[in-house]
Amino acid sequence: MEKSIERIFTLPALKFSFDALEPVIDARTMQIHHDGHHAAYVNNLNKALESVPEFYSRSIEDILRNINTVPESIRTAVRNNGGGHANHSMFWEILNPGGARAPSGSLLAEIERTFGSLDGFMDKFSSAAATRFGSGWAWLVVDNDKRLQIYSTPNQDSPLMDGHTPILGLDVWEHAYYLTYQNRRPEYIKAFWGLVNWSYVEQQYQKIR
Ligand code: MN3
Repeated sequence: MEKSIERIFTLPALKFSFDALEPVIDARTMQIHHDGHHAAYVNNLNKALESVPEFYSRSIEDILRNINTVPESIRTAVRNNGGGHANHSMFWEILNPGGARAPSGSLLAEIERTFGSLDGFMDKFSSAAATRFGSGWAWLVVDNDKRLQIYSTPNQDSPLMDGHTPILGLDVWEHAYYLTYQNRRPEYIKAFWGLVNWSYVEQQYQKIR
């Protein structure tokens, strides 16, 4: 069992304290979510790839974009745990306190062009998050035509698997909100808007537009 630790996937450290998002997201939820759930996705991803160690040197984004190149026997494990790793790594950046509190510039212009207004965009995204049945994510993505789209995915499925680039995502698994909000997912979604680091979202948009 010799494995160079540089070559396996690792849990990224949170850039803020567990209680930094209170009262919107409580410290206990953040601790369990990062140290428990996200850590498990990383560990299970590494385990799944043991038979194909060449995948350790690829980025998780590259693997998800080319999910069909993953051997079929481990594809579901990589889809679930690799998706979980990529999705949560992005989510912590979106929640990182600081940064702009609202979109601006070319991203705001594109949001208004596509969804009519910022409020129209937020309504549509919130609705996608609220109506995802069971566990999953709501997304703002840039599609193959460089257009913005809003949709949700089940489980840990990533828009990268459809060739789209996520720039904003919201985790609507119950583990993300249950201790504070219980069955009141819409309240969690509404409060989420006060946490979004739009500087990060805008950076992701500028990378690919
Ligand atoms: Mn989660």
